[in-house]
Amino acid sequence: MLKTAFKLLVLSAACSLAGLAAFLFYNRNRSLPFITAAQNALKWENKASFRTEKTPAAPEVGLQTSAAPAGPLQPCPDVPPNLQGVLRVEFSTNRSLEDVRQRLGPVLQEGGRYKPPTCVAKQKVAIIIPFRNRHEHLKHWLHFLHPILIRQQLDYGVYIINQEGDSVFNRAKLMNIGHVEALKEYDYDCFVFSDVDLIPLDDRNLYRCSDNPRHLSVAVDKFNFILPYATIFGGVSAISKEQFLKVNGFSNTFWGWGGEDDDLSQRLYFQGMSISRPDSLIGRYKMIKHGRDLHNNPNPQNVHKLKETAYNMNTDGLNSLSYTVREIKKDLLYTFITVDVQAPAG
Ligand code: UD2
Ligand code: MN
Repeated sequence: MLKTAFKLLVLSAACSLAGLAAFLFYNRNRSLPFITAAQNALKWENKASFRTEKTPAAPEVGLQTSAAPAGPLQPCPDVPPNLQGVLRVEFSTNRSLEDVRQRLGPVLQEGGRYKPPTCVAKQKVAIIIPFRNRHEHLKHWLHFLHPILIRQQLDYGVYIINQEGDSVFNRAKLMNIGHVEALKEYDYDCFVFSDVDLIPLDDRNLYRCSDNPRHLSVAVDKFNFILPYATIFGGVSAISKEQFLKVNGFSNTFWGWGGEDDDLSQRLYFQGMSISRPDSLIGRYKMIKHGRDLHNNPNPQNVHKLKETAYNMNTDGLNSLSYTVREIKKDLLYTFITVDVQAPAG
């Protein structure tokens, strides 16, 4: 079974390469009326090979530097025009946030907010990142994601929800808090919940919501670029405000590592929704390598809790959420909200 799949893969790769070569040969002396996705990808890879950290913002980000047209803005196109396709992602150690601030300063607003200047964005998207002690990862995330989200022409804001203290971590509760806090600021209609260590390898993977909840991190290098199981909803996922409210958000009671994403996946299923995904070539991700954090060990109780999703979902979630905000800090690149999640003692 696997062998056949591999042969087919080799055959289809050879066909696509031959097709692309023929196409490029045919068009070598013409100015092309359109650019194919494959060309886009090649172009980006070529460009990336000589690109340095100091490349100015405009060409790299694909920023719309032209002034906004007079009169009411038109809706942004369905397919953002400046996407680059396949991206080169590496985690260089001498990266600094000051660099990112300098490059993006002219286009971002305080709090990690952006709106396309020349058209009305399709959606208002809050990106929520659960966080504690991962500043190195956050630096890379901001470096790569802001330019991508800008090219995707989103009206977006970045919210880092930082768990205070060293009690047991609760990723799902931080997501719920992010949802509530973001809505206090702006009328977001879509929420992208993302781990801080996941960087997309293709900017055609749009950070926006669709008719069904959408799982974006389909093919992660850590899992050999294969979807580990059909119902997975962890990593990076996009869910509209309505879809999230319908399932009462995440559970607040998954303490420690594991299970909280599967619980949400089951909530979606029980409410009759299915999970949509980009294809596995576009949904590729790199996860920054890391060990297990302190105070986030796998929790065996979480496995049992997954049998009770249907009973608990109506009483454990957004409608039972309780926490205290300790501090809200606005940086140019993000809104950093430190919270007390009221962890159980011990
Ligand atoms: C998997 C899932 C993740 C989540 C987790 C179980 C994928 C690709 N990832 O990731 O979505 O379901 O299992 O909980 O399916 N974090 C901190 N500080 C900490 C601990 C966690 O910032 O001390 C945040 C951070 O954003 C991190 C995320 O929580 O990326 C998930 O934790 P992880 O990276 O340790 O979990 P991992 O990679 O096993
Ligand atoms: Mn991780």
